[in-house]
Amino acid sequence: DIPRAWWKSAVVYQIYPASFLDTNGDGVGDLRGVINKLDYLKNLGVDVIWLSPIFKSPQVDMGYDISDYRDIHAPYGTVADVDELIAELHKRGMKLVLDLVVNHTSDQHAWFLESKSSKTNPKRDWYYWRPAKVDADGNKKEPNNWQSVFGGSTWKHDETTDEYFLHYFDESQPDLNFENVEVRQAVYDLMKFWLDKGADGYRMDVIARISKNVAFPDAPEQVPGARYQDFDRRAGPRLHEFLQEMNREVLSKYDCLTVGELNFVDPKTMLNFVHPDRKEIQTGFSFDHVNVGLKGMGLGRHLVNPWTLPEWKDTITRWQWLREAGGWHALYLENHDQPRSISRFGDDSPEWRWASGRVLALLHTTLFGTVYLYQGEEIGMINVPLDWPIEDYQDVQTQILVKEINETCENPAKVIQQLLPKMRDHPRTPMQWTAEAGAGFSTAKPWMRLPEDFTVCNVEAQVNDPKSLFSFWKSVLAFRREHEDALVYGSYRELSHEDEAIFAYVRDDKFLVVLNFSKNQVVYSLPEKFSSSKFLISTTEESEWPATLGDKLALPPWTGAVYEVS
Ligand code: TEU
Ligand code: CA
Repeated sequence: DIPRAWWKSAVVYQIYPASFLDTNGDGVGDLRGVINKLDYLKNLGVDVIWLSPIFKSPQVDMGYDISDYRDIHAPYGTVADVDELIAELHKRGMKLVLDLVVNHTSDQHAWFLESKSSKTNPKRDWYYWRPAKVDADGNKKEPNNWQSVFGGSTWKHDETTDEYFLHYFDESQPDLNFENVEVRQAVYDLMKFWLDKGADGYRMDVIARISKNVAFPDAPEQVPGARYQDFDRRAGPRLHEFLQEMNREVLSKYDCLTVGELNFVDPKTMLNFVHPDRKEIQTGFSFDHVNVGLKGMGLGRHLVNPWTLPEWKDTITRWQWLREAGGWHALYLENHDQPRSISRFGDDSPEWRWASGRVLALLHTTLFGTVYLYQGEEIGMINVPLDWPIEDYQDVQTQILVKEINETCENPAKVIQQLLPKMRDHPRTPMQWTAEAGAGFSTAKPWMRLPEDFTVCNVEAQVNDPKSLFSFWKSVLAFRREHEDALVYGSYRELSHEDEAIFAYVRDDKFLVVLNFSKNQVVYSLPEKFSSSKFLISTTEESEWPATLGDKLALPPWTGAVYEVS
């Protein structure tokens, strides 16, 4: 039997602080705004909040570029506000997860300023510095040909000492050198700083990248547009050693939740991080389901390609296997880097938006793993309209991509148009609280453009409406809690894998979940004998569903139901 734990049955809600709620009229969300909405979240059924980075930062990458790990980005508030937030959460039986961004710091962090000041500075070795590579003609070049995730070389020249430093992401995000034991100790210290204050865990940003192949060999053959990770997807040689040390020194001493962001990891490899015997971390975010249809690398990575339901089901079913293997899984359909789920996996046309949102909610809450919800997902926020001018997109990655396209593509406008549906700006628009001007998010001009859609999609309109998507989320989260043994911990078995419209599975041999992922009515022939199963819940009126299953089930467009197997 699987051991129970609070972090396994928890519902985690991710907050993007800049866009959650602005309480002091500067157009930027803040910690006071988070504190003010704790009752809202509690009412929804949230146990844990995960805050995207709140620390001091020049905000080139929205706080994923930290310049002081022990201070708060001033517009968000102060350390005292965090203390208050923790107290208010704990008072309600809720918990706080912080974002641990230690693969890199900001180039404004004191560590980096010292490191770059001279070759003999004691912190020189805290980052990766390398001299230029001199080619046959005596020309100076980057130390190798790796490309950064956002674009351009992964090395940046610094004039102070005429050397290059490594940055896997933006050039303002130099990578910390984990080979250096002082760096690791500094990371453990800052982790303890917040855990000792009462934080309950960490989401670990790009944690699989902290160990590098320090020989930094050239990529064998540069595919045009390929990025660093296209070449070297393998975890660095010391990754697991570092994570085990982090666990020994810090994590094992606290009752905390850990979830690593683990791009390009398959389920078997994931087990090396999350199996309890490994003593590393508890769970990881996988990317297969959000990368469905992904073809090509470089720019190609950002295009939305066609995909089929069987392909998508496969990316989900494959990961449910972690349960059998003794691991744990992290379930998510959205985060601050991904398009809105209704736009990506449902149908965001006015006709099907709410119905498909319910199908996704029922899926999300009946799979094995810890549930992660992203702000606005519970009210069905969708991608921004594709006719917004590019100036309304603010993300650093979008800006770098657009620049690259303008410089290299023959028909830049067309390529940019193809890229827009997957840009990271979609989930970052202000949270839509009310139908008033400013959407109840702010009385000032928000830091990022507010979609006009807030008049039809907002919390105020949904929270007391029993037929709203919000109310549906609330009821399925309660349903999951009520049947935790089966839905959180129980087995998973998929049915009719090849079906192009239906996603069906059985949890714990007890609950049959059938979902119609199409805008057509589908008559689903049950592949096994479920004929006396009893109706439990559905995405639409109960009267639309047979109380007892026969050998066929007619599903209206974009609907789903759960039956109790008997
Ligand atoms: O993201 C890591 C990452 O590689 C991708 O998810 C990235 O967003 C990709 O370019 C998507 O197109 C993490 C954070 O979630 C992201 O917000 C940060 O920008 C990044 O690390 C650097 O800290
Ligand atoms: Ca504010």
